[in-house]
Amino acid sequence: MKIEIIGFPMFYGCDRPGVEFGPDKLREVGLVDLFKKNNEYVIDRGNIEVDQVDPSKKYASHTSMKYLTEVVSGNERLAETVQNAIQEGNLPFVVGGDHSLGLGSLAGVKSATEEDFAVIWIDAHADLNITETSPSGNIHGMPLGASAGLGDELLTELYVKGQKVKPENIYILGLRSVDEGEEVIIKEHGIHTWRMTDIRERGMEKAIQELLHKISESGIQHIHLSYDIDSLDARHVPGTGTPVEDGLEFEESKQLVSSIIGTGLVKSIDFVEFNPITDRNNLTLNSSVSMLETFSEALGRINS
Ligand code: B3U
Ligand code: MN
Ligand code: MN
Repeated sequence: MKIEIIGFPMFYGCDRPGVEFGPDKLREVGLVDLFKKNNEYVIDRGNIEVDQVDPSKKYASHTSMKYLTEVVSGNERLAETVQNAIQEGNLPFVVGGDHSLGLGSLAGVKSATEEDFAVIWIDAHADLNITETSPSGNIHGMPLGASAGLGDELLTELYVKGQKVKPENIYILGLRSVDEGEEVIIKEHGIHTWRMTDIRERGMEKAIQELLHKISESGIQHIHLSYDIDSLDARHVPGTGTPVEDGLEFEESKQLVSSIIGTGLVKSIDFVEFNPITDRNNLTLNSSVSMLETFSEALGRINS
């Protein structure tokens, strides 16, 4: 399987400049070679075009979703690129940018995949907000909800009409900052979660066993893995929009990612929220590279 690296240089979904430099900063330190070390076929598709707008116009297209027009247009382009990659039998590896790119990724997966697929979301946050529950108006807090068909049509109808993923096929791990409205959505729609409290109580090994068991029971053959680096403990990732304490340690995160990829069912991946501008002493850069090495090695093992 060829790995297609796709950059999505956008900060409009988190409303905090800096993450748009993530893909190029990671290329600068050898992103492509890092994948080539363990995988025979790697191509860099470059960056998706993002329409530019002045921050004073962030509410120009909607009163409670910032930069709506630009987030949607960029994600439509991303969806098409992801769809094409999957249809060619390749694995799209989308590098952000903020997590609003989940909208485009999942729309692309949905268009390319006839059968139901699962989404594994590794994140400190649930990203399930709709306009009524969002405390910030930042669209990076909404992509999973919208992809499940919840909330405003302006997001749920992106690229392909309607729900992209069924709520029962959504699995979130690493949670520790969930808004009230998101808690209601998790309960109402039966979304599977492993919070940090669960992981601390029962251990990562057990969480992985439970996760893989549920996926295997579902019969799903395509997993989309969406990795937000803020799932790592705050001290490892000062350069991300919202670092949250009591998060994953490297060993846990690596074990989780390796096991998920080890199923051989992961056909598309996001890697998001690295902000080189707010980083301190390259800590987040090094954390990102260290995690990317794990992705590369795990993909190499199933690819060979
Ligand atoms: N849940 C909050 C905060 C947040 C979501 N994603 C990140 N932060 N990185 C919101 O604004 O929706
Ligand atoms: Mn996120
Ligand atoms: Mn997050």
